[in-house]
Amino acid sequence: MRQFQHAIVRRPCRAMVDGITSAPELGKPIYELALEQHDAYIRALEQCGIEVSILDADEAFPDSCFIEDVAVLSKKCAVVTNPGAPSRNGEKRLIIDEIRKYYDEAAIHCIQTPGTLDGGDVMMVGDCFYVGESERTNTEGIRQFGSILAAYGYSCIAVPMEKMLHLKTGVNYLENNNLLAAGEFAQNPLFDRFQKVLVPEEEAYAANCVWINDTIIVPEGYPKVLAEIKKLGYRTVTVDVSEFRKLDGGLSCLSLRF
Ligand code: CIR
Repeated sequence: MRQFQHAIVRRPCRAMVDGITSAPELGKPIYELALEQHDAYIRALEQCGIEVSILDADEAFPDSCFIEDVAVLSKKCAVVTNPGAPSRNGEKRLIIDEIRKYYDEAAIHCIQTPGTLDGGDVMMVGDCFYVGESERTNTEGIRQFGSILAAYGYSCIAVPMEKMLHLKTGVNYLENNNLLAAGEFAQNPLFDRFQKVLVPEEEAYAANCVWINDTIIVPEGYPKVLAEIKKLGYRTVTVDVSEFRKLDGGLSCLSLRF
């Protein structure tokens, strides 16, 4: 069973109101409320027994609170990604100094152009990493990622994608062979080996929950998913992340856990 000791988060910046969104009909995020929700998210992480490193907001990058996308941190190595959205690509330079606090230089790798990769497309299942081939993550990015991982004895499985922003927008591993799956991933045979919790369409946003040391953080307002997760025997914590949802961001996007 894996265990996390640390998380890294980045405070939302005022410019987040201009972040990328596919759902403008939800309205712009309210910055002050986003800060309060971010505080609660940090408290939820801490309640799971991990130490949280809080990085300063960066006004140059509206989406930079979605720190999951800029790195993949595993037990043996760290991979700085090459984010596929042009307005977000420079975020990769903001994370490297923080990563150096936890990893030897030799264990830090970078995805290089023309490869692109967003951390939101990477789902870790033990020593195997599922990687969504999305609008943000391309075949070359997955190839580079797979070859970095192979040197550490990890494997990599590419997951073709059609609609969702990131792989973990729709599928998340809860350990103990349990998997939350929504929409295009619900029937994907690549995930048949798992005990699947199928997420109903009206609660699709809650497919993005976070497992931390046997607690599941669940977004507030999704009672069916919450009930299913409780049924599996997990301790749960709910956090309202409505303001991040307006930018297509889920719970996992807001932290790097390792
Ligand atoms: C973006 O479009 O990049 C941000 N507005 C949302 C990123 C969400 N990140 C994630 O799913 N890992």
